[in-house]
Amino acid sequence: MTEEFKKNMEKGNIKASKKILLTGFEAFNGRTLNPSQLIVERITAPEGIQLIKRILPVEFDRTTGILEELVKKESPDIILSLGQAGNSPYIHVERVAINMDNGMYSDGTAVLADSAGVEKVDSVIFPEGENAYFSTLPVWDLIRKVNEAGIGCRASYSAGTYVCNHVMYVGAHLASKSGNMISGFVHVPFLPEQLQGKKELDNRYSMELDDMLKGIQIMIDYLAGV
Ligand code: PCA
Repeated sequence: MTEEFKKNMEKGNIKASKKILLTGFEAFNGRTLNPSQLIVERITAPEGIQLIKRILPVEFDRTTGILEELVKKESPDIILSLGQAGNSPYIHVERVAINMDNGMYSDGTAVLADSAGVEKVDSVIFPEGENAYFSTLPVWDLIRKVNEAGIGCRASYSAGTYVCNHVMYVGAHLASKSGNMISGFVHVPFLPEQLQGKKELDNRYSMELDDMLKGIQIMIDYLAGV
């Protein structure tokens, strides 16, 4: 139990009935692991909190149905989704999800298919949805708490246009219709072992699993009290 959680318990901020849906992703794009999956498997539920864990396939279309069903069945108070993003040594709390599925490389030369082999280019997620949704998590509080623990955490204003953005967008769209559910997304960097022997990846940019875990546990414990 972290200090944060204890303080929230003492203040009476923690409802016994609170439910948090925590999602991570399977490995994708030829890799053998995804730290977001390892984190979800290892994270522990704060006392009195029901933590529902789900590992999602890296598939645009299937994740929509899985999330819709989970939200319908479980009615979580909070959705926190995790995924992996390279090119940074920090945990990133995403602030914006956009209504677009797009696997196109930013130089326009090729499309990264999802794990089902589906290629999306500038495809709308929900025609009736907003162009974008903001995360409704207390993003600055989460970022500050994690940094205070000595783990690098930053805000990000784009979750990309691949399956992570898709999952963040679907969660936010469901939250916008639900009344009081809040939702958001966090990207974690590569693990050091994922960069070994990979010349195309910048090996300055990684984080140990223990630090990622500590960072996400701090977020979950904080969210238990909001
Ligand atoms: N990262 C990808 C999808 C799954 C994951 O972990 C992304 O950033 O879209």
